[in-house]
Order: sequence, then structure tokens, then C-alpha cells
Amino acid sequence: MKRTDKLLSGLPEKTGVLIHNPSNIFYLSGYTGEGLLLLAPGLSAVITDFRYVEAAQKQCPGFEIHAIRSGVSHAAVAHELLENAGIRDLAVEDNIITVRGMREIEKVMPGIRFSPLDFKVEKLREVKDDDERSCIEHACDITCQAFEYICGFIAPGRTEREVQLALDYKMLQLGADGLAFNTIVASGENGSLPHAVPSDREIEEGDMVTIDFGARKDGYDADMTRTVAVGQPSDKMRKIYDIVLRAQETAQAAIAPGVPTAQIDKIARDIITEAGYGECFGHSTGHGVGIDIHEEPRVSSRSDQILTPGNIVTVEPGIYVPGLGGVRIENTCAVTETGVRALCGASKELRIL
Ligand SMILES: [Mn+2]
Repeated sequence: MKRTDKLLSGLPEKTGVLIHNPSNIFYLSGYTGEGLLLLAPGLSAVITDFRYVEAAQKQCPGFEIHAIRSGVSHAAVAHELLENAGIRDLAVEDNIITVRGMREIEKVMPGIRFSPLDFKVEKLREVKDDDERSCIEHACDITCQAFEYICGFIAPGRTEREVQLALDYKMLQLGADGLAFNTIVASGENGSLPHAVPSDREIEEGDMVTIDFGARKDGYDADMTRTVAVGQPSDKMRKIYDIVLRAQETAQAAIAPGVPTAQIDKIARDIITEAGYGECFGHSTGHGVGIDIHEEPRVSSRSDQILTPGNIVTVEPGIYVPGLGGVRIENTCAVTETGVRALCGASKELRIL
């Protein structure tokens, strides 16, 4: 079933949907420009402006493409289309639309009854089809190849920023359309910052360096973290590495259809806590990856979600010790019919560069 039909089939009869979230627009139509998507039984329309008309025609065959006219808003065009189709009920993304945006929509859509879409597109996006999975696999392949390259580049005297630039350039050279997110390179004691911004700090002999990065390909993201050592690390950091590796591998191996994501989080957290570092692992174990770098399902103690075939999630435990450093190891993993398949093939054994 087409994604748009799947969405409409989950709504009351003769209800339209107005989509603002660019990720949801892309998922439902393939369109990547600015504008709105309007769906209803017998109606599939992209409402945009002059700049994107030709692109929209190419990206979304089967959709009507409407350009706004001077003085007429996107929502007013949507209202005309709904009136022509005889649709009075409209679901909107209550998690996206602002208070101001909703007031403006209500003003130009008299007579329309609004309802919350309640994350229905995000819920569809939790389960990836084969095409989506192969886009993410491709993004992960580029990411792994770039990692092999950067292992030969990292050396004492290189700054975090130099490593970031070389890694980003390599991913683009290998065919990435862009970056999934801003690359993290955290060396030495900066490694205790889970989301460190690459700095001018020079890497030193004995440092561990955490690199969290991902390519974006055909609209889909990869997410991978590796921590490498430059020269021999201290015994303490080596021990921390072994704990994180055991937590990552054990939690990843437990991924299977029917398993609560909270259980995956617990497996990783228990290993780190029993080793005495529970206080040093202050984030959740993972998250869904797809069109957005962070999406559903969440691999968290607070989540009540159950893994299902087609989910793609990260497993990324870490230990962060202020003043000393940190280790995080992350794979993007596909939930299969029978278990799990890691999409990042790069070795997780400690690399000493
Ligand atoms: Mn991640």
C-alpha cells in the first residue's frame, strides 16, 4: 500500500491531512523543497512557490503541484483545494504547528474542523521498508569507509577540528549528499563531553579520541561512534573501553522482534552500573534513525516501545569521566524478522593508532 493511502486509511472517512514537517513531506511524497503537503481521499497536492515548482513536478509524479499566487498563503490555497474536494475535516501535525501558525490557518480556513494528527506519520516511519533500509545501509557503508580513512589521518599534533574537516570531506567525496549531523571529535579529557564540539585542541600521544559521525544519502542518515586510542592509553581508559564494548555488544545482540526497547537500555546500563560507572552513563542507550537522525523508537528506560522488524535503531552506551575522558561505541542496527543486523561493519575492537 502506498504510504499516503496507509496514512489516510488510519483516519476517519473524508478526512484530509495537512503536513508541515519537511521530513514527513519527504516520506510521503519524495518532495524536498519548501511548502505544504495536502492529502485527502482523491487529493494529493504539493503547495509550494515558483522556486520549487519544477523540482516538485520531477520529485512527485502523481501529485498535483500548486504554486501560491501573490497575496494568497499556502494555507489559503489548501482551503480552496479542500472546498473543491468537499472535505470539511482536516488533521494537522499538533507536534509541529505553532500557536501562531494554527491561528493563521484557522483564519484562512473558515468552516474546517481541525483534529490532531497525533504522530501518525512518525509512527509509520518507525518501520522502514526495503528501499529505506538500503538507503541507510548505503549511508552506513560510506560512514565506515570514511572511518577507515580517518584512522590513517589521526595522529599526535592533529587538532580535533582538522580531524572533523578531513572526515566530513571524505564522506562527501565517497558520495554522501551531506552530513547526518555535526561531526563530534572529542580527544583526551574532552571525551567526557558526550556532545563535544571539535576544538583546536591538539591530539596527544596516549589520548583516546571519540568520533561520532554519519553520512546522509538519498534522504537517510547513518549514525556511528568509535573511540580510538592514539598510542597506548592508560590502564584505566583501557578498562573503561572494555566495559563500554561489552555493554554495546551485549545490548546489540539482544535486539530482536518483540523485545522492549527499555530492556535493551537496561542490559547496557546494568553492565556499566555493575562495573561501577552507572553515574557516568547519563544518556539513553539509543534511538531510531531514518530521515531524521533522532526518531522513533527510543531505546530508553522511559520508553514503552517494543522492537518490531523494520525498526532501525542505534545502540550507543558510553562512559564519561570529567577530567579524564570518555568512551562511546555506537552501531546503527536493523531489526530483522529473527534478530538483528548491524549496519556499521567497522570493527569495535580497540584500535591503537
Ligand atoms: Mn546516535
